[in-house]
Amino acid sequence: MVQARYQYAIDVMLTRLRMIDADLTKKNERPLIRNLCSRIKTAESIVKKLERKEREVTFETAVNTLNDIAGVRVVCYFADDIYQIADAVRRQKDFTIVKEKNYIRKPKKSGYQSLHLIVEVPVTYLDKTTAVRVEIQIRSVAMDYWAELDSQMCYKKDAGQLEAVEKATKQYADVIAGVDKKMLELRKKIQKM
Ligand code: 0O2
Repeated sequence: MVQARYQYAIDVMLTRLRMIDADLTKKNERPLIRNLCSRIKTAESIVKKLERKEREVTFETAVNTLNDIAGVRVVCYFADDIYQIADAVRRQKDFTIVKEKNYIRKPKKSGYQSLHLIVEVPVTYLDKTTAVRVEIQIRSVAMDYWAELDSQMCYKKDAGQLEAVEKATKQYADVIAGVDKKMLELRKKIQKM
């Protein structure tokens, strides 16, 4: 039953993001979103996260304290697309933005870059409406490329053994961010031609 609630919330969010994408594609005369994906955090991953955060491992603690049991990822083409999409999400009248984390302006120590929005979306049943939290991670295709490889190689692994690898992935994050910026500059130049 609880799992169904998170799935409904994801469905609401995905539908809204597809509508936002259609409008932004028309407005910008080019597509902004490359792909959308979603997941419900597994029980194993919930337990690990609660332990990592030194919280009580109970159903209530998970539901009340974890913001990303339902997660949606938006991968867009260019770094500035991220802010157009985030603005459109903020403007949805029935959504409540609970928290924002801008790991693009201030990347994580690992080099991770993404814009995270924690949003409460309404899930409407026959007789009641419940607000359910969904974490949206919005990032460019370049940021996503890095994050996907990082999560295979480093993220959540024992840092001690991985110091050299972590140093290298942080350097590559900077290189990728540089290329991302150059591609954006190039697009803007082409748009002016
Ligand atoms: P998974 O497997 O993706 O579900 P909170 O205090 O609750 O607001 P939270 O969730 O503790 O915040 O941390 P944060 O930093 O806002 O976001 C965590 C999520 O961002 C992670 O979820 C990852 O998906 C992603 N992430 C954060 N740092 C990194 C990183 O260095 N590398 C990669 N590849 N991804 C990162 P989970 O639950 O940790 O994991």
